[in-house]
Amino acid sequence: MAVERTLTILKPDCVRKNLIGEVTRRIQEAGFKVVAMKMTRLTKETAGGFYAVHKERPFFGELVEFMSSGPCVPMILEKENAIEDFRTLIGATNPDEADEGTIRADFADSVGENMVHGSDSVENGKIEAAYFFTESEVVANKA
Ligand code: ABT
Ligand code: MG
Repeated sequence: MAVERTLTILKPDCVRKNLIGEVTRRIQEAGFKVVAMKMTRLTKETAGGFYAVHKERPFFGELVEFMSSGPCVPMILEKENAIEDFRTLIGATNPDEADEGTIRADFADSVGENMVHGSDSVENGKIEAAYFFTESEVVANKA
């Protein structure tokens, strides 16, 4: 299996609940290597840009409000089969439908505030990583 990178965001609800450590612990315990990490607060514009594929959807306004409502923690994670394995670790978009023991099942309140983001393909992972990090901010790229 190929080593891949995925972009996650510990969303504002995760930060508000003081679960940065617990969620990061689960991610690392599952074998993901953190290769870049920062805390930032998205503006409505940057949140809207990140979720631009959803801009015609009815939930877009609320999504942008939520994602810009407080600080979040984007990270680039590396692992074999990272894209699929990370989405398995976090569980379904709707926490009510997420498998037992997943991050969303254990901690998320609703589909609109679901704790963590995970890229849905290798290609999108690259685009999303570049949205948050410059080349020099990715530790694993350095000698
Ligand atoms: P992300 O990892 O945040 O992209 O979520 P996921 O890929 O699991 O699900 P998608 B469909 O990409 O949802 C993006 C964000 O929109 C929220 N959402 C989604 C709603 O609020 N209502 C809906 O009906 C749907 C389908 C969930 C995601 N973000 N949050 N927070
Ligand atoms: Mg998505």
